[in-house]
Amino acid sequence: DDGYRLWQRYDKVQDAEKLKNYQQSVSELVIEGNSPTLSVAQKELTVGLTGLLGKAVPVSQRLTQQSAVVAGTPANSALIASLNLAERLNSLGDEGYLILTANTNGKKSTVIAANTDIGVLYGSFHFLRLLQTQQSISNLSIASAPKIKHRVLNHWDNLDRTVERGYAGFSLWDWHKLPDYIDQRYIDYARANASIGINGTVLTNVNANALVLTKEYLVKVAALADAFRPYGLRVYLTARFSAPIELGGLKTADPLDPQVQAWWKDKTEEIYSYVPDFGGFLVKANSEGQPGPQNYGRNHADGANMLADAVAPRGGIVMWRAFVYDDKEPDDRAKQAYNEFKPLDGTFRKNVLVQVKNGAIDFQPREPFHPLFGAMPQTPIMMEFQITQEYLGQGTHLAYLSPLFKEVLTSDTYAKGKGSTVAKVIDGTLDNHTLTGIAGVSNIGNDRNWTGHQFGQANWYSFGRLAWDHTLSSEAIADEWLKMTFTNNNQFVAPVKNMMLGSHEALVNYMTPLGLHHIMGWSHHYGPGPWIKDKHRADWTSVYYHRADEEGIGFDRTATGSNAIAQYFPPVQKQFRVIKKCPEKYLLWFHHVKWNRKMDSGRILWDELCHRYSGGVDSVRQMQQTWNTVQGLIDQERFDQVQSFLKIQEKEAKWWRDACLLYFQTFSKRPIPQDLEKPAESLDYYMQLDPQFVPGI
Ligand code: BDP
Repeated sequence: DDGYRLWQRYDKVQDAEKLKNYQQSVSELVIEGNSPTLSVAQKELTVGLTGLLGKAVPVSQRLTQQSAVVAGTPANSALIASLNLAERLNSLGDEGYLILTANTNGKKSTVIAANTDIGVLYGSFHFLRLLQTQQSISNLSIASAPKIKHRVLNHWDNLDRTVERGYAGFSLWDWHKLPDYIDQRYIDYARANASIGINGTVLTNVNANALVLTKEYLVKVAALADAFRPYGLRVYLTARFSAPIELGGLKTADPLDPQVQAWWKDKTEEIYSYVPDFGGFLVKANSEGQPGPQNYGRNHADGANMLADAVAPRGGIVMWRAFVYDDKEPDDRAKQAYNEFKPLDGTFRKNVLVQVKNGAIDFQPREPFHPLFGAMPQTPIMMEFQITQEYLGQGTHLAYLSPLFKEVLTSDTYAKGKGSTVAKVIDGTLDNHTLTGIAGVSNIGNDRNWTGHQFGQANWYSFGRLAWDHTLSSEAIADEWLKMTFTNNNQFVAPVKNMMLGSHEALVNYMTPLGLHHIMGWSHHYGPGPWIKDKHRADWTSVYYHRADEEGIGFDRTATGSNAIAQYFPPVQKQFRVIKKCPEKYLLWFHHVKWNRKMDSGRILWDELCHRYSGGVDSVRQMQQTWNTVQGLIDQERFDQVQSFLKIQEKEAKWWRDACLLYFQTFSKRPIPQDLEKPAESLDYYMQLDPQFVPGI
């Protein structure tokens, strides 16, 4: 088994009693009405139920027997309309659904009802999930609706099919064969997304190429959009800000220039002529060399608003990224996005979302939440998580990211007093926004199993589930993902779930414990590189972030340092401001701390650092042991792959531990505690492993 089917495996239910019960509860499938979305719902239910029940489930236009599954909308289905669900459906909006055990025309049946066809499809996937995870389907009364409107994957895919920070092969989009050849993978991709409620996909890299906006590419984009449409998946593109110059032959891309504005309006109309439900643009501007409005003395709102005006007549949106930094902010890169964006609050058009990474630096293994959350009440702020593991071991480390996502979402910004969580900022409830969004930088490529690591699938899955309902727990998500992806056997599920739940913390410990950050290898961001220094940009070096010296280690972001802490609301500042109170997981993010400072464990900082690094390695060994115990409970192919990858992870966890401790030891000048494993090699050895590092340069 190669993992291609993701969590959408519809193998016959193993538990004999449950199987019998399901078989008795599902006699036929009744779907009235006709639409591309309803027919994919019908197909999914037919294939799914046939597989799970191990018997053919007849499809009928009319209700003929007890125990039918009846799916539809009141508008399209007389049966659904007869149930008088209007009141219950009212609050569920365009995408929500009900799954009920009901009496339909005198017959007991299972009803999947929604206001729209896409709601019916989402409900169908939910119903299948109940069987896949072997839950009761006897007395159902489920109502579900997404808490966030735009739930979007960001593909950092280039037109030559390389994927920026992608570790699962090349891009799924085979531009060369499009528009004429529709790979089955596009359909399976859309199915997988629909099954977890993802409703948007940005096809192209934020480091954008204007070519995708040419007619030649737009017809290809249209073919993808057509394939995705029945699954409720809308297509978006990244807009290269200088496109009017590159494609239009204009002299400027100044957003206030009428010719530039007209160019974007025409271009947008052209896009809509190919893709009538085009979602809009995602833009990275004036960041890492990308052009933007500041090139013309304008600000981010000027740029965003120009594009927003172009897509507004067609209901499109602009997702304008706040990931901006340059060397103008001499004392702390972490402060720049807030400084540039906060003053613009209230100046963006209504169809603009500002898309903010979860933390202020860049998708590090752990970051405190970004201070922009809660700081721009008049602007819809959209979350950007990274699902691809750029800084988290890339394609081979097992790190279940739901706990990271949840840690950020449940953080309290105190923007409007206690309880003003990041989740409430992005789901719009804190500041009354109806335009809401969440993005995940995709980890999907053309590897057979989609995500490279089998467990990378869990991160795609959990992103989607949390985008739909951020109140779900990491444990519940892991539980259902494991059951659907591998087996319901609790001998497998229980230990592996535990392993998943601890995996992110393990990684933080062997890479960047206690609030350390940005100490990875130059440019590739893979292994350790705490020694990186003296590059042309200080804020791209590691020494800029860890600031280790003979006295201690850590970035002072309090008033005695960069004072980045002042960007948070006062109660948050209070939590972080004094070393004594600052949670240890963020300690070195906010403070420069003496090597001999006593920590919560009673150890001094240096010893604690050694213990954290070693503990990270120990946890990976524990993960290996756990995995070894489940051999035979799942197929050999996936078992073997995960086992091999865990070996790589252990090797690399040691590499991180040894390289970082030996390097930091040159400052602390203290021994690694006796009871801990000693580094295998010398510091020189590890530094020479880093191909980009030339000592002294
Ligand atoms: C960084 C990546 C870089 C991206 C950038 C971004 O290293 O490749 O282009 O983020 O988000 O994490 O724009």
